[in-house]
Order: sequence, then structure tokens, then C-alpha cells
Amino acid sequence: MQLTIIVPTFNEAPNVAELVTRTAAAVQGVDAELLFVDDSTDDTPDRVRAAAETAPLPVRVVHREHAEGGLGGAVLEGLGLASADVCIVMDGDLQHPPETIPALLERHGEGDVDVVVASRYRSGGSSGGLADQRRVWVSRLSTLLTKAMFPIRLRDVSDPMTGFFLVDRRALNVAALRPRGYKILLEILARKTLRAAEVPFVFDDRHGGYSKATFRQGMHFLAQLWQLRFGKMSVFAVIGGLGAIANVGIVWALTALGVNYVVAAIIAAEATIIGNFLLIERFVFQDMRAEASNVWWRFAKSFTFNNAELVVRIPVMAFMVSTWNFTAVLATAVTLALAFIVRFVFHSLVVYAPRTQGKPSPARQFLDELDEQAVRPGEL
Ligand SMILES: Nc1nc2c(ncn2[C@@H]2O[C@H](COP(=O)(O)OP(=O)(O)OP(=O)(O)O)[C@@H](O)[C@H]2O)c(=O)[nH]1
Ligand SMILES: [Mg+2]
Repeated sequence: MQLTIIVPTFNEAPNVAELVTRTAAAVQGVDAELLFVDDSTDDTPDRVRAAAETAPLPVRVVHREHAEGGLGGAVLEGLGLASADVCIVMDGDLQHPPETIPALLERHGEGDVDVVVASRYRSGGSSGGLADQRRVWVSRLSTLLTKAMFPIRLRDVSDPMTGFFLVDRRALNVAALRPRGYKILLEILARKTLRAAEVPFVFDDRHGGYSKATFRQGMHFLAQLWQLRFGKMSVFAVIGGLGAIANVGIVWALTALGVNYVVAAIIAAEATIIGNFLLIERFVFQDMRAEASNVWWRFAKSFTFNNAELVVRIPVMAFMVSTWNFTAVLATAVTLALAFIVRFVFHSLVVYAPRTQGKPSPARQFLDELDEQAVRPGEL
């Protein structure tokens, strides 16, 4: 097989038949297959099976029960399941016209690149199908930001955010890719220096169905971008910084309401610790959660550490001021910086440590048992 066309789908039933027909026509004479990786809650898989019966090329659908990693996860799964090494990823809503496939193949056929991007921003291309002016600006700005962050790896790519591209999976380290977020091409291009080229395409209007792009995905994209560029530690730092601001804000608000300042400080500290934990779960260590201990246990470790840190940092500061003659401000800054590093290391190595294969400790067994009992459905 020469080519696998991977189509991630989430509730695209009204588009399946036309997509199969147009794709089949576009790849006539090529030994190709169509592979749908589907997370739908509608009858998209049935529509695919129905279309497969009369299609002139092999059409497969893999329906995923748990939709791991959303769109990005679906594409990665498709890359793993493809029969051909040369894969084209294409949306299921016909915004990516299958008629562009021959141009992608032809460019790849020149033999000097691993990735061919279908770009909305090359001359001859168009982003006309973006739903409204706001989406156009979001797309433009995020493209600009992305290119600024990866000036070298994205040198030849004008549209790193497109979901329409050809990739030779032999050039990838598929295992190193993280299926978070919407922008799998960015993940592919940013991880490793690949040889890339582009062909223009006209981004069409959605054929049928509804958009799954949301503000939340936009936030995920920013987190993804940041992580690719600066790694986990910087996201962790940003969250820590936000926590410090929230901390001050809560103390201010509570004391303004007449709450005693010590009580206010304690409430603020605990609230920030919990908020921090929720944010790092979601945006820093999300890819390590599956292998780590359960969420309550992680929370217990994180919560204990942060409270211990609070308790330890003050005497250390006092020691620095009284013995080493540090100013209070300098002592605060130094202990905060040290605490930040220790906290990061503790979280990555302890809180999110992979579960051990051997027998868990008695304390751990007790907590797991408690956890299991607590979530068991009640029998009345
Ligand atoms: N398998 C899978 N596919 C998804 C998921 N979310 C979106 N998709 C598919 O990914 C493609 C792109 O999603 P769209 O909703 O069209 O996103 P978009 O093109 O940025 O937004 P619009 O311009 O509004 O269409 C479509 O084929 C969707 O069906 C998901 O969680 N799992
Ligand atoms: Mg779309």
C-alpha cells in the first residue's frame, strides 16, 4: 500500500458519504486506503461502513471507546494503525478538499521532504472557510506566535496549525509525540527537525455537521505551545506565579471584609495550594497521570509537601536574616526560588512518579482501599 488517508472524526455523519466519494475520485490510480479514527457519539461509524461497501478503495473505521487525547490522540492512533508509511491527515468535514491530495503526493514524490503541509497561507491558498472574522484573527495571531517561538523548525511552514498534511511516519518518533491538544502537526514539526514543504489549498466551508473548535481548545493550544517550547517547568512556574497573585488577592479581599489577617493568610494559602494542584494536574503533568498513583493520593502528597514547605520556609528565612545578614526581601526571594525548584522536582519525581510494580506500602494499600470504598455505589 502506498498511502493511508487518516480522517479523525467526531460526529461527522452528514459528511462521510461525500468525503469517501470525493477522496476515492482524487486518489484514482494510487494504491490507497481511507482510515477513519472515530470518537463519535452519532452514527458516523455506521455511515463509514455503509460507504465502504461501494467504495472503490479500502475504507476502515476504528471507533475508540475512550477518545484518549481527542483529535490529536486520534491522529496518532491513525499513524500507528496505517497500512502505509506515507500518511495524509485530513479533517472529516470537507474543509480540507480531497482534491488537494494529488498535489501533496506529487510534492512528496520529489523525494526531498518528510512532511508536506497543505497551507491556507501560501499564495494560491485561502482561509476563506474560517467561520468568522474572530476565527480569522485567532488563527493569524496564533500562527504568528507559533512561528516566533520556532523560527527555525517552522522556517519553511506558513501554516503550522493546519490539520491537513502528508507525513512519512518513518521520519517520526511516534512514541515521543504527546497527543494532547488539537494541533498535532505543530507537535510533529516542533519535536524534531523534519524536512518540510508546502502546497497551497483553499480552506472550504464546513460541509455539514457542527464545529468542535472551542475556547477551551484555544487554551489547550497555548498550553501545548508553551510546553513544546519551554517544557513543563515553565508552565509550572506560570501557574505558581498566578497562585502567588491569587494568594495576595484573597488575603486582601478577606481582610477588607474584616477577617483576621492570620486566618485570611491561612485560607488564602490553602486555597492557592488546592488551585495550584488542579492546574498542574491539567496543564503540567497531564501526560503522567495515567501511570501515576490515583488522584487522591497525588493530592495528598502535593498538599502535604506545600504545607510543609510553608512551615519550613519561614524559619529558613529567619535563619538567613539573623545569621547571614540577608535582608528580608532577599531572603524571601532566595527561599521562594529554592522552594520553586524543590517543589517542581518533588512533583515530577514523587507526586507523579509511575506506580511501582511491586507490592504497595501498607499506607498506600489502606488509602487505596479507602478510596475504593468511597467511590463504590451505595446499596440501599
Ligand atoms: N477522532 C476525533 N476527531 C475529532 C475530535 N474533535 C474534532 N475532531 C475532528 O477533527 C476535525 C476538525 O474539527 P473541526 O470541528 O472541524 O475543527 P475546525 O476545523 O478547527 O473548526 P471549524 O472551522 O469550525 O470546522 C473534524 O474532522 C472533527 O470531526 C475528537 O475528539 N476525536
Ligand atoms: Mg473544520
